[in-house]
Amino acid sequence: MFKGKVILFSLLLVFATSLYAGDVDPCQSEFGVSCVGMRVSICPAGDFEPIYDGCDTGGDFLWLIARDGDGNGIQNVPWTDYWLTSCDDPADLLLCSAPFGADLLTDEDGYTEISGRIAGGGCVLTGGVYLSIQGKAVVDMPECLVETCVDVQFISPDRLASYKVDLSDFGAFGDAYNSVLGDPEYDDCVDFTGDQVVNLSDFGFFGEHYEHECF
Ligand SMILES: [Ca+2]
Ligand SMILES: [Ca+2]
Repeated sequence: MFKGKVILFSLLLVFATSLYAGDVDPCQSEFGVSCVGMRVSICPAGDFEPIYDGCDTGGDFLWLIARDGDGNGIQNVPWTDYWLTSCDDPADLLLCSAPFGADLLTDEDGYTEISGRIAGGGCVLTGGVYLSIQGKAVVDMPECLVETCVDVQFISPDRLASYKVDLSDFGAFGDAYNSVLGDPEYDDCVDFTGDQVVNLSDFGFFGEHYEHECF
């Protein structure tokens, strides 16, 4: 009898888990950002700027609400079940295998925030990014077809997005060195200080992360 209860309980657990796993409705779910003009520097080693400082005001974050098909919040979505993709061109943002996590599990309303560092490379200046929850891209209502693109810029010393800050990135940085906004050589993707000049200050950041790679 006891064994039967254990089996029943196990079956219920499996059922509940599978129900939960397939439960996120990308149309009912939402994705947003806490501030306007967010710009975050990321590194394949995950040791560059946190989203927390993305608007230079401190306390910045991406937020999401995971909901099921009935519009109810889904609690306790694992903090690792998220992914970001560039809306203009997926190749612009190359995330490592474990790029980031949410700050907490989703609460009873399905809500959580992401304010930590991201492990990855590339450059996203326009178009923003969309969020996937458990592999499903959050899409806009009411059509539920178009990804919810949030206006965030990502830049990285892994400028050419190869999972490593390497010699080719150094070449790209060198091409832009000593340029200012308006020059043909200027590359906003390697202006880590964001002052519209690529100079020694930016090289300091580049050097600090040289040869960093995904792990
Ligand atoms: Ca690279
Ligand atoms: Ca600069």
